[in-house]
Amino acid sequence: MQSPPLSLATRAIHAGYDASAHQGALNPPIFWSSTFAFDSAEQGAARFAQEEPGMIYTRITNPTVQLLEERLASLEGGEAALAFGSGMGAICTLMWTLLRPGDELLVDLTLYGCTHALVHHLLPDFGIVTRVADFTQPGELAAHLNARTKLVLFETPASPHMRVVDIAAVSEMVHAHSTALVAVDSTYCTPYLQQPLKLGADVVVHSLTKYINGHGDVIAGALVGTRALMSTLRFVGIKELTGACMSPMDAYLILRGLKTLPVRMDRHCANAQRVAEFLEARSEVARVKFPGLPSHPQYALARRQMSQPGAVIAFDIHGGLDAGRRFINALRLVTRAVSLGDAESLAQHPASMTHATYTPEERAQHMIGDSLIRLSIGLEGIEDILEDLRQALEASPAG
Ligand code: 3LM
Repeated sequence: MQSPPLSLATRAIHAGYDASAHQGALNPPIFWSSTFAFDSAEQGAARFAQEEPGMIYTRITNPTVQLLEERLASLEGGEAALAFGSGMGAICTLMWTLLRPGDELLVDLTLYGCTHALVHHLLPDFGIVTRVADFTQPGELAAHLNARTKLVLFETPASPHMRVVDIAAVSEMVHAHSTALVAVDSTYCTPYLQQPLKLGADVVVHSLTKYINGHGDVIAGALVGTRALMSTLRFVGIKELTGACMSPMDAYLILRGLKTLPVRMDRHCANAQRVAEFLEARSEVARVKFPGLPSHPQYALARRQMSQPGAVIAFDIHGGLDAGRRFINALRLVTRAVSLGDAESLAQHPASMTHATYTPEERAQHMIGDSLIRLSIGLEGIEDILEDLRQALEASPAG
């Protein structure tokens, strides 16, 4: 009789690791080596020719990094994964490997600031055409797709407005009208909340720096997709184009963080729901953007697509930039910092921080206003988080 598949929580702890192959060590060894010995000249040649699996050099692969890749592939339900030295390393490697002059890339309206700068300010210098569409209207995407479209990229939820994109509808539309690959940056969700490959996407993008590592001590990224694509991205992308490989120490730390992913995510999401409801009831707050509130424009879609609404909240404060600065400066527990997904609650100002790479015109076009504040809700006691937000709002009256 076949045993039932293991749950995600179990795979986050065990997938890919056989302690008996490592003297029973509960935790995997860190293979702290840049290069690996071959038994013979023939074996070295076979490994370089990809005729024989095995280690060559840590820029290409490393046993600790490989374990993390196997675990991520298992959690996302993909054939294979590839680990990178940063989320941007993953995104750059995907672009440089797949796109050539004359090719087109289709992206959603708002993207993380550095991804935005890459696709709108840098790739065009290399002859790559970046088109933009509103991905919350999948029916309108056909007009932006053609034989030159090689890659489609979006985030969901997409900061700073926490817009939610229908992964299944967009994937279906793109596949019906082009041969482009659909890549979904699922950083804000992790595989615990959403699994884009099961909804029809071809590639999942992660900044592992965020919830997946979860402890604010590593910069890292990953891609998940087919074995063939990951192999090209490894042997051409990382090996020859970007060199954006992951350190074995970082792989170890992420494997450690991953073990508690479901437990952490449950608490992050529960705390964030409380904060979003608290903010929405405050007179100092003009508007709260959080997929777990019925006021969110894609609330129904978020409920369908995500098992929980995540833990990043954006809100507009009455009184514009000055009130926003007073609020951020008055925080005592919530830390003034970019990033998200750490145990610590973090607050930042998208217009001057994460989305400062947008030109002022682009910020105006995408409604990234000066009064917008983003919170990443951490794992502290909810009463302490709410009390800090209350006193900071009271210290920042509009006027
Ligand atoms: C941030 N984001 O504060 P790394 N994809 C998404 C992201 O949010 C990020 C990346 C990729 C933030 C970083 S701003 C200087 C700090 C959806 C990063 C890039 O290269 O691992 O940082 O991932 O929103």
